[in-house]
Amino acid sequence: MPVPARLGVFRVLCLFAVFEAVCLLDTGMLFPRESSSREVKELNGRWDFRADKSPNRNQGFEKAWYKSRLAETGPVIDMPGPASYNDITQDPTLRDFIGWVWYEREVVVPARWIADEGTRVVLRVGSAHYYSVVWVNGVKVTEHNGGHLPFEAEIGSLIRKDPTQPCRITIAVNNTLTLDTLPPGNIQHMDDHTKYPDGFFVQNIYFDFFNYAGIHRSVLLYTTPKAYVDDITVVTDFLDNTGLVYYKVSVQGAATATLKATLMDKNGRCVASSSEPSGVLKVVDVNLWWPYLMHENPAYLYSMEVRLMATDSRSTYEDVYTLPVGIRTVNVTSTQFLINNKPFYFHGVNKHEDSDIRGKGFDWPLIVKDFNLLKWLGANSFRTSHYPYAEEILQMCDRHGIVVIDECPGVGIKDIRSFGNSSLTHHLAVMDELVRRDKNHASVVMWSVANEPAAEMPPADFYFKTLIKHTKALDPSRPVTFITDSNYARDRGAPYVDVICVNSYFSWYHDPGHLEVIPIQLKTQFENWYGKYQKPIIQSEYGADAVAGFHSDPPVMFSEEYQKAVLQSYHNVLDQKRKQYVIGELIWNFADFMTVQGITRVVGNKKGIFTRERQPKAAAFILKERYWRLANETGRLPVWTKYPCSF
Ligand code: BDP
Repeated sequence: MPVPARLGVFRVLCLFAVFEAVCLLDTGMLFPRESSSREVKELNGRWDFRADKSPNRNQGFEKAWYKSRLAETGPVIDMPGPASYNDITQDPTLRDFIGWVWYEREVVVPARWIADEGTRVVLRVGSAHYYSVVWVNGVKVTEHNGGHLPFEAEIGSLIRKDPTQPCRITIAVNNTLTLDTLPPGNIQHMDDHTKYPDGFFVQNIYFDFFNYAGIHRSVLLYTTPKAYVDDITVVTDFLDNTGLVYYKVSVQGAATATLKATLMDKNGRCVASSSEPSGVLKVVDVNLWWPYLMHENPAYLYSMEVRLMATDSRSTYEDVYTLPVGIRTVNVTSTQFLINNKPFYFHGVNKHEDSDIRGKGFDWPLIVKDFNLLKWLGANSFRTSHYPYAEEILQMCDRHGIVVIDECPGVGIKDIRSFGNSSLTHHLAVMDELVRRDKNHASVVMWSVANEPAAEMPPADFYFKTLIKHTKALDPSRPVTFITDSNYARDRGAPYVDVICVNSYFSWYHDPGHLEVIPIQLKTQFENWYGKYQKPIIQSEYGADAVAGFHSDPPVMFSEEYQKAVLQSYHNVLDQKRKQYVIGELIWNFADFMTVQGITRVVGNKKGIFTRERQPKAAAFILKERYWRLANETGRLPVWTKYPCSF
């Protein structure tokens, strides 16, 4: 049953008070955008690079490699950024390297940035995996714990100290995973010299993707005036045909400031404005943000321009920041997921940030290709399995109406020691950073706090209760989930979530080769979970490996025919249960992806319906047919889909 709009408004009003109390972060992390007051300089391209292969991996710090040019302290090689470093060379020790690697480049900073003391110059790293330390001209400016979220440092005063010097940026990145990192891992030393070479150690991980490392997203410099818009939070609602944009702007660098918030439609026409730092903008005859294939005009975005004016004894500062805003609501009942009070069925995919050569490095051609494939497939959603994706990807989702379940890197929490206090503290901090970064995306409709943890362990109950409560308090406007495996006895997180997300691999990991178990086991799975919790369920993973080009009839495992048969069998049950309380299905996986070497993986995980090179396997056509049929049943197709060649 739709939630009455008035209730929604009440919930939104509570939101800002809670926001302040829960989030421990004291600054914003707005995506760097150019404006009349802000400039952006991308530092992508070639970096000097050296892996610290010393036995304790610590020579770089002992010899202070950051103090002079990297080339002066040893040999360097070319390394592109953004990219994982693992697959760039022919060196197997670099592919499998564990420890500190060092990146360096010199940047020419525009003279006017330096000359104008009223300009802040910020160095921002979109993401580097996993632990990073950053120096500018030999002076440490920041460090960051975590591999998938941005971090930044103001470096203006430092580069102004000696404007004649080039600006030398050194970034040391360590990919070691410990019991307290997210995802967790541990290092195992093998000291038996009859079996292993001297100093041999391995990184154990409990997740199924290659631990790619390096500078994965853009490094850039951007400017703001000294008084600036530090953060904006928007939460949207609507009442009849009036859109409501609740907003809050936080300002830094000025004791007092005046500001103007203007909401503009697609044609740049002002539809609402206010001079308050927080409040509500009312939009008459609102164009709501609708998912792809749910409406003929999906993904409508307004632009919210925030213009700030502040004065100090020296001068007057003006800062302008423009945020895309989609107006929509999200609500969950015991059987439905509602977007704008209409039932939404997730027919989508799970993805990875993964491709050959680049690893997890950000790459526009790959991203645009993937969105074209998603639209071709008729997918309306994906989950950011198993970590936060690049901000540019979420911006594409906002633009195209692709709905997102935004997952934090809480994957592979399997060791009981990873449920301790320090792990939990880090997990909460990562949720703070994730919500701070992604809270304003209309496409993000739910937070996922973890994937398949060892939920049967006793400390898991306290851990997930705390984590889920914290996430709900951070953002009461979105539901929270945690991804569980099909065994409903392992249900420690389930009492606290809004939506149950279940992964299952019947006829694959269980009863391999026996397709006939799927109808029974899948039905039992749904009935058990719903019977126990009366919460809507998403089949958040299902699938089978298929090596592209392997054929077998009757189907056998790893053939394209077997993958097809698994999908079809799941779909039969999903078609019965989606009439009741199943609210979505996300295939595992969109594309083949790289994993560690092991006896169950043949050059990576092959459960993609596309190959790693993004060519369709037979299963892709089955899914395409299904998703377009579901879209025809449940939504309204955009006008342009009459011309299927347009994407
Ligand atoms: C699931 C995991 C996913 C794996 C998948 C598989 O959530 O990360 O890649 O199994 O084994 O349980 O293919």
